[in-house]
Amino acid sequence: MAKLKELLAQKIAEHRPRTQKLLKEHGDVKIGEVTIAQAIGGARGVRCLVTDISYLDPFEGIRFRGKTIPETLAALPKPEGCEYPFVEAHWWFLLTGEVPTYDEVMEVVKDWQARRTIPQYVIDLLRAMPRDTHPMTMFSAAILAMQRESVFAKRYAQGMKKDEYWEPMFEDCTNLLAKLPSIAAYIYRMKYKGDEHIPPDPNLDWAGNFAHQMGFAKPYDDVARMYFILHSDHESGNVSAHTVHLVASALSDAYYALSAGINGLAGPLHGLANQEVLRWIQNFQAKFGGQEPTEETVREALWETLRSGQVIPGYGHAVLRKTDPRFTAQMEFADKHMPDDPLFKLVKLIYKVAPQVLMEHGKAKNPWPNVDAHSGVIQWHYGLREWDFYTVLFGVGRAVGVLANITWDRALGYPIERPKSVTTQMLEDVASGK
Ligand code: CMX
Repeated sequence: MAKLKELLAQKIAEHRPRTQKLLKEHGDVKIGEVTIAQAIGGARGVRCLVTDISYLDPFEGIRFRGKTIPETLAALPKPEGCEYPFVEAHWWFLLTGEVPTYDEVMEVVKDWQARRTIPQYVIDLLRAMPRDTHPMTMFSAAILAMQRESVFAKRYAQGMKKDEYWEPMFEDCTNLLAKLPSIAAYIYRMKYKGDEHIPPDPNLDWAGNFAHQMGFAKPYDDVARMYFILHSDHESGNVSAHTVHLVASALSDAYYALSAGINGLAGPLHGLANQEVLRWIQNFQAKFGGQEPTEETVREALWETLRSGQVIPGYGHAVLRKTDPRFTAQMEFADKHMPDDPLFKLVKLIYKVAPQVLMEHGKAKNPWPNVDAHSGVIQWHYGLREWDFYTVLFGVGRAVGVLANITWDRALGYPIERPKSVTTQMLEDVASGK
């Protein structure tokens, strides 16, 4: 058995008694209560999901397996001569909580290289879709089409014991992950680069090969590594992660579950916000023409957006109450690699002005930027200017976290998800003390 799978099996065996003990001996202990505002308001803050893969503190931001973003980036092995770690190392880390050695990562790199080829019917499907289809629709359809490959679905149909579920789920997740960058690159080049494609480089790591197949030179490979790791996981309650967990809880396989999660990510309040940021910036530039942007013009444009009833994309968050460390990590990259980029300067200027505007506006609970406020600008700098595609990049990264999560869902035997709904009359009755 491959080393990662062996270690994962050991971790699962060690973890299972903890979950079983909690359920058996402490199942009645309360960890929160639900208010009417939470029931109507998107279950905000309701504690009813469990994951050990990442935890989001409102003031500190995300920790992957207990490590902050800078700690994670510093700890994981990197390809030679590169600034950012292998995404394969991050996968290992998210799954097991352990930092792999260089040799261990290389085993995963080789495994993913061997599983990378996209089935021809996926290419045929993509080519049959109208070219102006949104790339997220194409990406989701490609993932769903591969459901026929599911090892989990086949083994389930043959009859499998519950404690074995994680193993074919892990196989499905690995097979799926290995192909995602090549699928994304195929969509990109078919739609935007004259349908001219670049074959994979058999020697490159996952993100390095993505940069290669997209047709972008160094340091875009490091941009891809950074981007995929930063977007991988944000605990379990966000729309994409929760959708994947929910769909997989019905024992739908990884293909069904990930395709559904990608559809959730495609919403403008979630992952699509990164393309919305670029759209906002372009509108701003169109309005103020050749003028150098100033705090005053940015403030005016932000107020105009708010007055017209729209949200400021890239700002606010359901959990975070400070600047997203994923925004900060990208800012550090941009400060180092593209300090004079005009769009980056504008993003910095918006960062200076928008929180104050949102505070004065008085609605958003969090006036600070989230991950999406920055990500498009780095892509733009390196030549990826078709912003419709930006959420696909988010989706490739997000897959790493959510697929690690559903592997553990099956390992710990989490049941089908089924919260309870109530009627408005019931809420009114409770409110009036009936
Ligand atoms: N601009 C204007 N208004 C905002 C705002 C923003 N950036 N963020 C929140 N608000 C408004 C909400 O629309 C809501 O208004 P109503 O009371 O009229 O409905 C009010 O402030 C309270 O919302 P909240 O509790 O602060 O935020 P939510 O948890 O409901 O929503 C989020 C969180 C991210 C959807 C919201 O902040 C938003 O729409 N931001 C802009 C879109 C965005 O950047 N999304 C990406 C988030 C990261 C990701 O998932 O990729």
